[in-house]
Parts: sequence; structure tokens; C-alpha cells
Amino acid sequence: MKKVILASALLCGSALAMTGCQSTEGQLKTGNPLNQPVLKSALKTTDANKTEVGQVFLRPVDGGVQVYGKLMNLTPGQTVALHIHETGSCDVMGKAAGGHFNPDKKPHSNPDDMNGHAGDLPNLTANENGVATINYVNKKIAATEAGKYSVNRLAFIVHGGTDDYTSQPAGNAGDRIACGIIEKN
Ligand SMILES: [Cu+2]
Ligand SMILES: [Zn+2]
Repeated sequence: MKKVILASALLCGSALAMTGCQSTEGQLKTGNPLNQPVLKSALKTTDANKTEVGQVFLRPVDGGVQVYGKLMNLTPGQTVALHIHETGSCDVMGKAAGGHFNPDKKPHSNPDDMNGHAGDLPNLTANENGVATINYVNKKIAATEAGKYSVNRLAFIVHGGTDDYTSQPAGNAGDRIACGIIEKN
């Protein structure tokens, strides 16, 4: 629990605009299970250095799952794609993570398209310090331990390029530069 509060406080301190941040700490202290991040992922570069580049958390909210956190060490101004991939492995420069999480056999699309991959997420743009934040409610996944839409034990992949939200099967987003397995918080 202590770890959760620390991590949330860090995130909120660095990205004040994120919804839920103001009240997160208090709710965690009162133990409201709906507001706790139930899943998390530490992302590292896929090269041999395995440099940590950020953390992403997931928690159930009204209408979906809030995916929030930040990535560091990007090139300032760089726009990168982030997805949830179907296999919880970061081996072989991230290739072992397979394709986008797609439990309903839909085409790749923009993340708000309910007829697209469940694992699709918005592109992120790094600020002047090379930091990019994500705060997005995904309506097609579940922050549960198991089940058809659960993303537990799947993987986040950061690509070196931008998702065009159109090209099949993965938005032509480029190399897999960072990866993190999603696990219980
Ligand atoms: Cu991807
Ligand atoms: Zn996709």
C-alpha cells in the first residue's frame, strides 16, 4: 500500500492535469478499492541496456479502465505509439509480445473506435524534457486478474514512430523501443 501511494503521488506531482490525481491519495488512504491501480507495468528499453523509461498504471473507472502514467527519456517533441500487445513477453526486442490485444478479432483503428483493437491507445508526444504522459480511459479492456478482456500478464509496447490509426495490422508505428509486462499492483 505504501508503494502505491508513493507512486501515485509522484505521477500526480508531475502531471497535475491528470484526472483523479487530486483525490487519488485520499481515496487510497481510505482504501476505496475502485480507485486503486490494480495493475501496473514498468517499461524498459528493448535493447540490451534495459533502461527503465517509465511506469503505467491501470484501474477500473466508470465506463472502462483508466490507463495513466508517464514515459521518460524520449526525444523532446517525439510522438510515439503505445499499445497493449497480446503476449506478456518483451523478448527479441519486443517482438515476442506479438500483435495488438484483440479479443474480438477487430481491425486496428484509433483507440476511441469501439470497433477496433482493445489494445489500441493514443499516441503520446514528449515534452521539452522528453517526458510523455498518458491518461486515457480504455473502454475495451478489463483491469481484472483474468477473463477475456483482462490485460493482466499482457505487455505494453512503445514504438519509435507514430500510429496512423489506419494501417493494418498495427498502424505502421515502427520499431518496438520499450516494453513492459502488465502485472498485479
Ligand atoms: Cu504496438
Ligand atoms: Zn491495433
